[in-house]
Amino acid sequence: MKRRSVIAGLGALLATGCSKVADSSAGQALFKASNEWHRKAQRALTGRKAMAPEFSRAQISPYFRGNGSLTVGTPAYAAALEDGFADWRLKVTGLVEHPLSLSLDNIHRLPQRTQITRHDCVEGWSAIGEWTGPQLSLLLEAAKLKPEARFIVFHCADRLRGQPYYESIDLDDAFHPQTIVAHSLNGAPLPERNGAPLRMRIERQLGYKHAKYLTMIEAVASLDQIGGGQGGYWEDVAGYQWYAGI
Ligand SMILES: Nc1nc2c(c(=O)[nH]1)N[C@H]1C(S)=C(S)[C@@H](COP(=O)(O)O)O[C@H]1N2
Ligand SMILES: [Mo]
Repeated sequence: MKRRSVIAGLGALLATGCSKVADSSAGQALFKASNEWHRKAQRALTGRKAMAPEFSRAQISPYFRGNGSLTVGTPAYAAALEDGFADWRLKVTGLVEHPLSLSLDNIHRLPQRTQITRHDCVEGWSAIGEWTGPQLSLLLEAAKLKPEARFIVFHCADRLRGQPYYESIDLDDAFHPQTIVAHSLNGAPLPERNGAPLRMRIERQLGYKHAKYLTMIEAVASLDQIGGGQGGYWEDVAGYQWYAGI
């Protein structure tokens, strides 16, 4: 990855930051013009743009358990963990104008979001944690999606029972403000069990959507050719719902 393309990407990121503000104030004007306050309130509570609840520091779970893969489990991963993931790269690829390959340092230099949210696993447990990282929207704006892009696929370094773990979401969730590429949990670098060095937080979705050990973010037009074609590991192997909105 050439340094120049990272910089070009980040330049694009700043440029699109402005248009986003413009969009949202235009949106807000329309919103205010509407007299249908019931509908508005309802939408704010349940729409795809609604925010997941956020919690206070006092509510953080004392221990955030790991689930599924608790490590990538390869010698290369053990070595990477040992040296602070200096050579780890997160690629942003597929249907984008400017493919990116970001180091952890690049990720840390982006504007950051910190959020204290509750993780809900379908296996029947929850935990509250404080997550930090750049919004996925920043990376996607830097890479600039092609118009055909409809889904974002998250590729992971681990395999679970021999199959690569992966997940995917639509653009509503991809551009949701609480969808972040997290590098920290409770103010410290992600523990190995929780997906070091990078994992997704997609706060309007159930736990299995939050891909850990993230290596590549791919924009695609269709999920048919990815993995088993159902859009995620658990969707392929156990028929879990692809849309796991909460
Ligand atoms: N790469 C990868 N991501 C994954 C999994 C996994 O096994 N591998 N398990 C998923 C499931 S089912 C849950 S509940 C959460 C668990 O996150 P945690 O280990 O931080 O508790 O990660 C999700 N993301
Ligand atoms: Mo889960």
